[in-house]
Amino acid sequence: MLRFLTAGESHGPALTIILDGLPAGLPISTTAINADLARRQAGYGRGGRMAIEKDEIVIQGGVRHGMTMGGPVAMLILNRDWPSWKTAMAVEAVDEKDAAALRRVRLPRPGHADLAGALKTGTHDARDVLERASARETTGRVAAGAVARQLLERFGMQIASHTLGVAGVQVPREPEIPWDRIAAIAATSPLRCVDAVLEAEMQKEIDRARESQDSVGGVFQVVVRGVPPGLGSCRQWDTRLEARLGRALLSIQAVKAVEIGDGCAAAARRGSQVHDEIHYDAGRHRFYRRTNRAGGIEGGMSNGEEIRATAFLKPLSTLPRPLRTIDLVDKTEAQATVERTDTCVIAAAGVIGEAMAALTLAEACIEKFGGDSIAEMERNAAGYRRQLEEY
Ligand code: EPS
Repeated sequence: MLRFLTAGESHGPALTIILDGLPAGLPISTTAINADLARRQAGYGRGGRMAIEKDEIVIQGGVRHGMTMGGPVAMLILNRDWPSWKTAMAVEAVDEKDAAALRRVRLPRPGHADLAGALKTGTHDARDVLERASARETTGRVAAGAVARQLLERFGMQIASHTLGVAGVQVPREPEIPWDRIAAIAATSPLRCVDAVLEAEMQKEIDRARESQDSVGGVFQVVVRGVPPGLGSCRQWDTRLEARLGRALLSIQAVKAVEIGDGCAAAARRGSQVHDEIHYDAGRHRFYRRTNRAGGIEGGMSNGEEIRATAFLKPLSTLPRPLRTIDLVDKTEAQATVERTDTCVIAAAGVIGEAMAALTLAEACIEKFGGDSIAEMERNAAGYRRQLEEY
């Protein structure tokens, strides 16, 4: 089983990641990990924090001479903002008299983890909760996902993402936007969108939200290409690939809904308009579809077509013009806490979605092809490819 944990607070000294269950002998490129970390930091709509951070990976275990050894891979990313938070986030007990330096939060933000987390743990300082709920944590996911991506590439799989919407500006989803257009999105694209005209409209939406001291959500899609049929399984609820992918994407901060393939639109259509007819290419010994409304997954398993998952983000809950709330300590009415924040994080969310998809598929790939080393996995994958060809 491939699993990963992250630790660390948004304004603590560092983020820590442990990724366990990788085979031995997988070459690891720190340059590729740093490239994904940089992609996550780019994008229009971010606040002041991204000017402070420059995320870089430090591998602390599990890799020797550029290759995994089969043990857990341990990674560290330093928070460059830490020097400004040394008292507020000190590990040791501090002098409680300087209240301002402690940066306590007693005015929970509607929509944030603040209130539920404070009630759950009994704290009257929501900073204990929000520091961990913060999407800063997704830096660790992107690092783990960048390693998973390097495994998937060995088996011919590639992952990309793009922005489909910001607030009311939406790119039409039909006809399906082809892989080549998504993969060709320039690194400098402000919102990682295939349509430059709509992208400019989206930027204006973000500007308008920022001017009115508000925030906006959005929609992104993750596409995985080169997926062999048969990853995941129909045998149990928790082995089904769409369930695993849905859970992985829903776990991203601010994601409120996920669709696989045509998703919600399919519910309003007839079966004959939804299911992808099956064809056979005798020359390539391969079953294929002319449509991909299923999003590459049928019955809990990949079917050999591109996997397409779309995720929907609510607007961020830290608002420069705050909503009404209740003081956790004296229960009086108040305005919610205002912290430095982003106006829109959709460009980063797509990169985080790629990471979560990579981790989900890497686990399914390790399950299918098994083995303690990458060489053993590759032998098993080659045997499976032969089985498909001879089918
Ligand atoms: C976040 C609030 C902002 C974001 C942060 C997530 O940070 P700060 O409170 O320091 O301004 O910039 O995102 C990141 C630091 C990041 O790396 O993505 C929040 O409250 O979730």
